[in-house]
Amino acid sequence: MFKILSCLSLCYLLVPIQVLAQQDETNPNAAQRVISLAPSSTELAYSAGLGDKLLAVSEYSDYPEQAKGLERVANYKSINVERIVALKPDLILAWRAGNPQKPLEQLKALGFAVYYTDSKAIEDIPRVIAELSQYSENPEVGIQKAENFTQQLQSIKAHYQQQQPVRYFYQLSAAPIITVSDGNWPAEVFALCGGENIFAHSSVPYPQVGLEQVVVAQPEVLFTSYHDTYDVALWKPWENQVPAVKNQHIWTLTADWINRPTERTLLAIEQVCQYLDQVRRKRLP
Ligand code: B12
Repeated sequence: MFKILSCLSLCYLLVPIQVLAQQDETNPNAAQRVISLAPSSTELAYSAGLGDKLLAVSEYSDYPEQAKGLERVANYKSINVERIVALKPDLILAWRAGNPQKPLEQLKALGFAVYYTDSKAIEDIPRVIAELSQYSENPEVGIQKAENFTQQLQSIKAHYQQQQPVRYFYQLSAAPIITVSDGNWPAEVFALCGGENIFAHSSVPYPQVGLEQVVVAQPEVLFTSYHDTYDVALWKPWENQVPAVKNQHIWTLTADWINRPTERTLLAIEQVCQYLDQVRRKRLP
């Protein structure tokens, strides 16, 4: 009996020791040499606990602060395949919708592992963070961040659900005027806040549109961000024709928050939702 009892107490003691031993073991899938080819991929790498494994990044990878000091191997036009090969990464983080595909195919053909960090829906952000964390030495960091994100998203959604729609136009550049159609980043951020995209059903993801098309569509809000050519003065002559201009509903969003699907998207949602609420409040008699 004594033997059984002492074994039982010892066994209870052994369980936590075993768990601790498992935690000490490093993740066999952990990446040691990571390269990111887009600003959003860089931010997501840090969220997933991979920041200290980054060797090189894309231009505009400026968040968090530590990313600014890293070597640059890509921009919106090109990827420096030669340099990437020389750096011998064991994981490349890419952006399917934004990086040129040919060099990526080249890298894959050479045997490099490529993970795409794209998000079309906001729910993709925590999924990507959780998936990426599987390459981290401590997956718990990313899993926790993903859970926090999902929780915060749910409470924002509950708050802004069933709001009256507000017709908006998001101006990505001024010459030519480029916007985004529904189903492409960041259209879903506006949709979550009850925004109704005047170019929702355009046949291309980032259509070039004419000024007259915008005027005819009568947006109640014009959003811009310091992204490409930034010019809101072009709407001035339309003061009497466009509700957004007439009511001074021309707002500049924080470019890094709205244009990158990352943890900071939650900040973009808050910003957009608050602006759309202002429009709704003014509608009240
Ligand atoms: C549409 C657009 C976007 C869309 C991207 C569409 C997508 N693929 O999901 C959105 C709004 C998401 C976006 C985001 C950003 N963009 Co942008 N974008 C443009 C814009 C206005 C048009 C591009 C286009 O449609 N070209 C036509 C198609 C046929 O050519 P393409 O080569 O296939 O275009 C693709 C690339 O340009 C890519 N792309 C777009 N922006 C960026 C940024 C980087 C760093 C990379 C690697 C790729 C990339 O997406 C395009 C469409 O698939 C250009 C300005 C311009 N007039 O070219 C800026 C431009 C390319 N973007 C730019 C920047 C800085 C950004 C951001 C870093 C802004 C920010 N503050 O966060 C983010 C990065 C997002 C991320 N994921 O990390 C810069 C790039 C400068 C550089 N030297 O690298 C440009 C040139 C604007 C400028 N003059 O400053 N962008």
